[in-house]
Formats: sequence, structure tokens, C-alpha cells
Amino acid sequence: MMGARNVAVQQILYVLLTISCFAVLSNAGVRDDLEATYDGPTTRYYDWTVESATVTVNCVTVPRIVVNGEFPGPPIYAVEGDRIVINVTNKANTDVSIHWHGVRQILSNWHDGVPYITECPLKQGEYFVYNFTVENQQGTVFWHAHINWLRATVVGALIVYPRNFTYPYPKPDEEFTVLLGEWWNRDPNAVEIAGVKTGQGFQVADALLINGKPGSLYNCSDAEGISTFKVQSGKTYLLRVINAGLNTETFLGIANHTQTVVSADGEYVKPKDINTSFISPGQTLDVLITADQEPGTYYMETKSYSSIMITDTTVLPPIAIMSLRNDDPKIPASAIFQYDTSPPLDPSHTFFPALPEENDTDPTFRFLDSLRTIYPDQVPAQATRKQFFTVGLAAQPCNTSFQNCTFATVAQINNITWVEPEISILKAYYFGIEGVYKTNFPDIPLRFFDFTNADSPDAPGRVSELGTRVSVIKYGTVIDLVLQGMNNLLFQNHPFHLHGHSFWVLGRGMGNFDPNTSPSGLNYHDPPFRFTVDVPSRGWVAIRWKANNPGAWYFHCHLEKHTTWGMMMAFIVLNGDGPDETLPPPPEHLTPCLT
Ligand SMILES: *[C@@H]1O[C@H](CO)[C@@H](O)[C@H](O)[C@H]1NC(C)=O
Ligand SMILES: *[C@@H]1O[C@H](CO)[C@@H](O)[C@H](O)[C@H]1NC(C)=O
Ligand SMILES: *[C@@H]1O[C@H](CO)[C@@H](O)[C@H](O)[C@H]1NC(C)=O
Ligand SMILES: *[C@@H]1O[C@H](CO)[C@@H](O)[C@H](O)[C@H]1NC(C)=O
Ligand SMILES: *[C@@H]1O[C@H](CO)[C@@H](O)[C@H](O)[C@H]1NC(C)=O
Ligand SMILES: *[C@@H]1O[C@H](CO)[C@@H](O)[C@H](O)[C@H]1NC(C)=O
Ligand SMILES: *[C@@H]1O[C@H](CO)[C@@H](O)[C@H](O)[C@H]1NC(C)=O
Ligand SMILES: *[C@@H]1O[C@H](CO)[C@@H](O)[C@H](O)[C@H]1NC(C)=O
Ligand SMILES: *[C@@H]1O[C@H](CO)[C@@H](O)[C@H](O)[C@H]1NC(C)=O
Ligand SMILES: *[C@@H]1O[C@H](CO)[C@@H](O)[C@H](O)[C@H]1NC(C)=O
Ligand SMILES: [Cu+2]
Repeated sequence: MMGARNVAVQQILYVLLTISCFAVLSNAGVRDDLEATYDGPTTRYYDWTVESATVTVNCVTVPRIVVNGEFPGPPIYAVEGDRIVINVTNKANTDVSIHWHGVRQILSNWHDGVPYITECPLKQGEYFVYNFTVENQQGTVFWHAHINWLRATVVGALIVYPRNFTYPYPKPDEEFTVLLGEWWNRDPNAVEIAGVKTGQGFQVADALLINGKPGSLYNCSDAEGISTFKVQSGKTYLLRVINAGLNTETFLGIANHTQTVVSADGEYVKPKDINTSFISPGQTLDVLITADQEPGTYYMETKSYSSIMITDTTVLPPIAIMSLRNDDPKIPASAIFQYDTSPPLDPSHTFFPALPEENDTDPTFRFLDSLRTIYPDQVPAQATRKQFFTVGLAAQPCNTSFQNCTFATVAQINNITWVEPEISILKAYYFGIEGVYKTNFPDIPLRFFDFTNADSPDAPGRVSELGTRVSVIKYGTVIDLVLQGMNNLLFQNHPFHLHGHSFWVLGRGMGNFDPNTSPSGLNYHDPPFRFTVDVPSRGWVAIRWKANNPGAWYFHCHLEKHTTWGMMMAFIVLNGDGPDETLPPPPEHLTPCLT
């Protein structure tokens, strides 16, 4: 089926690509230059302007907010221990902030770039100097706007090389960044606003992207080219895969080439061979592939995984059900691995990956459960605090001054739907400004019931409570946190992301977490250490983390539509003892926190 669909496309492309040039996307030169010139930790300075520029994607040429005129945005390459200083000036006519996703921000919470959590967004004409180190980490992370839906175009890679440029696997010959994204032909912020207005859901992206291009299945590759990775027989390549998409979890396959996953969320894992990997928004994977097939053109494709299960069709208007059923882009994004000794897209030597069905959950579990850290026995032995968060959707009465509905879909954690404060949580905490947030975010739900059964007789109503509540954590606390998927209108995976810390993913399961039996199945020996974890649709996941970085840290679902709906909260990690455990004062130039 896949073959038939592609025959025509590949024939057209064969003609076009033999006469057009390839975009070459290797980072190898960068890596080798850095290594050759490395002379100990340094400070890397960047001047960035956020502005409107014309971009052409998916056959439309439109103005979009980008960094320095580039889409995808400029990559940052650094070495573990470096300091990175980026002076971001906002020249766009919309508020912006930039988050360094996966950067630990040790003692630099002021630079985490989250509007109303650690800063106020930059208004047009304002600047902010982000200044942080990449200490204690190496691997693939990224940066993105953390406001409205600007991440769609304000986004780029951030790659941290190990100090000695050696890896716990044979050094790859070259490496490529594979930045996955989502594209709307419309202004993404307008998509968000329109969705909030209806109260029922958001327009699905018009295209999935690989390095800013949808690829040949979208009919636009003639105009825009297709992301092409040129490879040589026998060489090994490191793919730094980043899911920077907004709302779509994806399968990733490369025809006839085994992927060896060696790192997840910037932390090494035991090499894992797989045909199809799985990556959610907010996650990264480092993957080795070896050009060991007969010379030819091999497609890489990313395809939506849809975890959605609608359990109760009686309470939602038909329009919402329709939009929820078609919740993901249906056409895979593609790129090609082109052997240099083979003519591009020679039909007899062009191959496509076989990817799972969109609703096939087994491969997602198999993949996620197979990841193991290479550093065993690092998990702190005892949790000193236990938390249990239900995560799911909910409803709120519409505000008819801007919404056209009676009840709007929102999202909740422990039944609380986050309400954005007017100044940042961090500023309010640091300066003792009262009335901005409450400290009573509940460690456990108000009541326990059968969270995964829509028809549970004791299931309470669907309406959540609005609030700006934080969970205050003593420095050094080891927290066991169970995230329990909750059925309220529907089930869906939620990729949860924690700022300023990574956590051990101890295990997951279907149904309700059972405190008597579930812990016995958890892996305390060599679980992966990640910063974004999928809460499975209709199930739970258990994580453990150590709160050893003072400040206000955002914790949220990394599906942008769910962030819009309030599926977020914040932890305030208190200072410990001495300067190494104390949040330094804010930088001199803070953006004024007045909306
Ligand atoms: C950052 O850029 C602004 C211009 O937008 C400039 O006024 C400011 O001096 C710069 N700050 C630093 C530290 O480079
Ligand atoms: C960045 O932070 C370091 C450490 O606090 C400081 O020494 C340096 O002056 C800062 N740089 C800028 C440009 O603000
Ligand atoms: C490189 O550094 C890592 C730790 O950062 C160490 O485990 C490894 O042995 C070092 N390799 C070499 C060749 O020095
Ligand atoms: C690509 O073009 C073909 C033929 O015009 C059309 O049938 C198909 O729907 C188009 N695909 C997309 C994604 O627009
Ligand atoms: C690649 O895999 C496909 C099936 O996925 C198979 O039909 C094809 O023969 C393979 N090609 C090579 C060169 O092994
Ligand atoms: C990949 O798929 C091929 C063909 O189905 C199979 O033979 C091979 O064992 C698979 N490899 C892995 C690592 O699962
Ligand atoms: C996936 O969807 C198809 C068609 O809608 C259905 O036939 C199939 O049973 C579903 N598979 C799973 C695993 O739910
Ligand atoms: C409804 O929205 C308007 C405009 O944003 C706001 O002023 C008003 O306070 C809101 N009403 C309620 C009940 O939240
Ligand atoms: C409000 O929604 C209804 C149906 O849900 C639609 O018919 C109507 O046109 C909408 N009104 C506005 C002002 O958008
Ligand atoms: C959530 O909060 C609302 C409003 O306070 C309440 O009516 C509802 O019962 C609560 N639901 C749950 C599951 O606790
Ligand atoms: Cu979510």
C-alpha cells in the first residue's frame, strides 16, 4: 500500500532531484572543528533577534516569527562545562520567551525562559540576556519559544558534546540533526486562539516536518526540496532526533536500516536495536545507523501515533468528537538517506520504511520499556515524599465574552486547571510578593476512584477547579511521583516534562496504579534518566527525582494543546545550605513583570 502510493511521487522526484541540488545537513564539520580547537570550558556568545520573516513551507509562503530570519532556528553547539550567553531581542509584534529545553540550569532558574514561571515574556523592543552553563550534561537537547504556539517556528537544536569527545559507543563518522516539527499554513498563535474560542479543540497541523520540510508525500518537495542526508557505504551516522512538534507523538523509521538508540533525553542508554523508534514532543533520541545496505535511496519517515480513546460520546458536541477523532496529521513527513554512489531516487533502488498503524500502542510500550541507563544503581534508595497526580482533561464553563460555547474542554492535574499569574512565580517567591500563587498543590487527589473507567459509579463530575497552586519541596527531597492517566471525556498519552531536573522512569502499567502491587514491578536498578515521560493513555507511569536545584520549576504536558488547556503546575524547590544550594539573585536586567 505504501509502495503504490509512492510510485508516482518517486518518479516525479527522480526527475526533479536529479536536476536540483541537495540540502546537505551534516554537523560533522562542526563537531570536528570543536574537537580540534577545544581548549577547556569557554563562554559562547550569541545575539538573537526574534522577528517576522518570510518562510516557505508546505507550499505556502507566509510571514512567521523566527530567530535571526532562520527556520528552523540557529543551532547551538557547545561542550560540557561551557557557559552560553544569548542576548535575545524581541522585534516581533508578539510576546516571546525562549526556553532551553533539557538544560539543567543548575542555580540559574532565572534563565529557564518560562513566561509567568521564571520571567515575564519579552514585549516588542525588549531584550533578555540568557546566561547559563551546560554543566553535568552531554547530549542532544533543544531550545524553543515557550509562549502561545510560537514553538512551531521559534525552535532549534542545542547540542552538548562531551569534554573529551568520546562516547560510550564507537565514535560515529558523522552526525545529522533531525528536528521533527509541525506546521500550520495559518499563524499558529491564531490556531490557538481559534481553538480556545470554540472551547472544543484545535485545528490539526497541516504538515509534519523533518528539518523544516514535509518531504515528498506532501507534494511540495519539488518547490522546497526534501531533507537529504548524504551517506557513504560502511560509515556510521549519529542522528540527533528532536521532537519539537507541538501536539503529535511520532513513530520514526528508516527503510532497511536498523536504528541503534544510544541516548534518550540527553542521557546515555544501553544500545538498543530497533526498526521503529517512538518519540514524543519534548523528547530527544540519539540514534546510530550504519550505511550497510546496497547503495540506493532510503526514506526516513515520521508518522503520527494516536493514543486517543473517546470513552463518552454523549457529553461532547459532535464537532468536538469529529475533531478529536482526527487529532493528528495523517501524512508522514519524509527525508531521504542517499548513498553517494547511487543516483537519487532510482526507482529500482528506492525503499520506504514499514511503520506501525497509527493506533498501534504495542510498539510504543515495547520501545519505551526497553530503554535502560548505562549507569546502573544511581537511583536514590528511598523516596522521602510521595506524590500521586491524576492527569487528564476536564471541563469549565465558557467565558462568553470570548468563547462561543457552554462548556469548554480544559485539562487538569489533581483536578486543578492552571491559571496563569500576572507576574512570574519565581519573582513572587524570591521577593515575597503575596497573592500570586498558593502553596497548596495537593500531593494526592481529593479522592480516589476508578480513574480509568468512564462509567465508574463514584466518578465525580467533569468540572475541574481553577487555580495557581504550587508544590513546595525541601531541598534534597527524593520524590516518588505516580502520574495516573484519568478518563474524563477521553484518554490520551501525556508527555510530561520537568524543568531543571531529570528523573528516573521506574516503570509504567495499564489501568490504575496499585500501591500494594505496582511497586514490585518497578526497575530501581537501571531505569532511564529522562526529562520527558509519556503517561500512557489509560495507564500510569512512576518516576523518582531528586529536588536538588533551587527555584521555580515548571512541570507540564508537552502537548501544546494541553498546555493551553492548563495541564501544568510548578514545583518550588527551596534553598538548601550554603551557596551551592542557594538560588543566586536575579540578573540585573529583568523584564518588568507587568502584563
Ligand atoms: C543586548 O541587546 C540589547 C539590544 O537589543 C542591548 O541594548 C544590550 O546592551 C545587549 N546586552 C548585552 C549584555 O549584550
Ligand atoms: C553570566 O553569568 C556569569 C556568572 O554569574 C557572570 O560572571 C557573567 O558576567 C554573566 N555574563 C553576562 C553577559 O551577563
Ligand atoms: C571521557 O570522559 C568520561 C567522563 O566524562 C570518562 O568516563 C571517559 O573515560 C573519558 N574518556 C577518555 C578517553 O578520556
Ligand atoms: C498530492 O497531489 C495528489 C495529486 O494531485 C493529490 O491526490 C494528493 O491529495 C496530494 N496530497 C497532498 C498531501 O496534498
Ligand atoms: C527493504 O525492505 C523492504 C521491506 O520493508 C523489502 O521489500 C526490500 O527488499 C528491502 N530492500 C533491501 C535492499 O533489502
Ligand atoms: C527489523 O525488521 C526486519 C524485517 O521485518 C527483521 O528481520 C529484523 O529482525 C528487525 N530488527 C529489529 C532490531 O527488530
Ligand atoms: C486501529 O484502528 C483500526 C481502524 O480504525 C481498527 O480496525 C483496529 O482495531 C485498531 N487497532 C487497535 C490496536 O486499536
Ligand atoms: C471573561 O473574560 C473577560 C475578558 O478576558 C474578563 O475580563 C472577565 O473577567 C472574564 N469573566 C470571567 C467570569 O472569568
Ligand atoms: C458559535 O458556534 C456555533 C456552533 O457551535 C456556530 O454555529 C456559530 O456560528 C458560532 N458563532 C460564532 C460567533 O462564532
Ligand atoms: C474537582 O473540583 C471541582 C470544583 O471544586 C469539584 O466539583 C469536583 O468534584 C472535583 N473533582 C474531583 C475529581 O476531585
Ligand atoms: Cu497532554
